[in-house]
Amino acid sequence: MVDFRLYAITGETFHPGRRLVDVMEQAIRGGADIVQFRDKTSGREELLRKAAELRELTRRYGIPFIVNDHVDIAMEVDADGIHLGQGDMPISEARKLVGSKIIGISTHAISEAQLAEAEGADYIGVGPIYATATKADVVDPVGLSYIREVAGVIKIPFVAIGGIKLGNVEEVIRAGASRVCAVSEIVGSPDPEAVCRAFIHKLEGRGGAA
Ligand code: TZP
Ligand code: MG
Repeated sequence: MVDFRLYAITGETFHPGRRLVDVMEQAIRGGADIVQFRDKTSGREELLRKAAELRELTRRYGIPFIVNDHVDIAMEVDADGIHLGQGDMPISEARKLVGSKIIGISTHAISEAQLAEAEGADYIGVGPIYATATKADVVDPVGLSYIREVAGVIKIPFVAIGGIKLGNVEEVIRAGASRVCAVSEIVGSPDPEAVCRAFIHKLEGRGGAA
């Protein structure tokens, strides 16, 4: 079973002038313990090159590496898993392609979460909790109540995502999330390592009064 606490997703537009692998290595050094390569703009060759670099990095640190959208790229670089959206291929189809690799899927409502669990997802994304500008086609924020709902009924690991910052993560944790995911707060920071360390601190319940 896959498990993790702090899920870091790539977002190169947030760190112009800094190398993708350097930024993600800093995140890992700070405590990010799973990495997803999410890239909506590069062509196949670029995707493959970046994915291969991130595969090498995550293998060096012994943490799971997930590829968003591109099952073929995930297979080619021997990623640990893939992440699907609701509009992507069904889990049953993905399972045939990736075998025992990790399959994660984004969910925005409890019906989607229950279906994902029944269909054999290894983990689900739960969000967007707050408004976010990171994802263009994102649905309206689902709010903290969705975390409470999922925490009550879903058995597989779930990770809260969408607009999560150091300034609001404590209420996300209090709502029942023990795993969180962030893009802009981590990779947009000049010090991703320090941000991740602070996230971990709060996830461990050592954040003090919010
Ligand atoms: N899926 C749901 S919200 C989101 C994704 C990929 C973007 C989260 O980015 P940020 O910058 O942490 O709000
Ligand atoms: Mg997708």
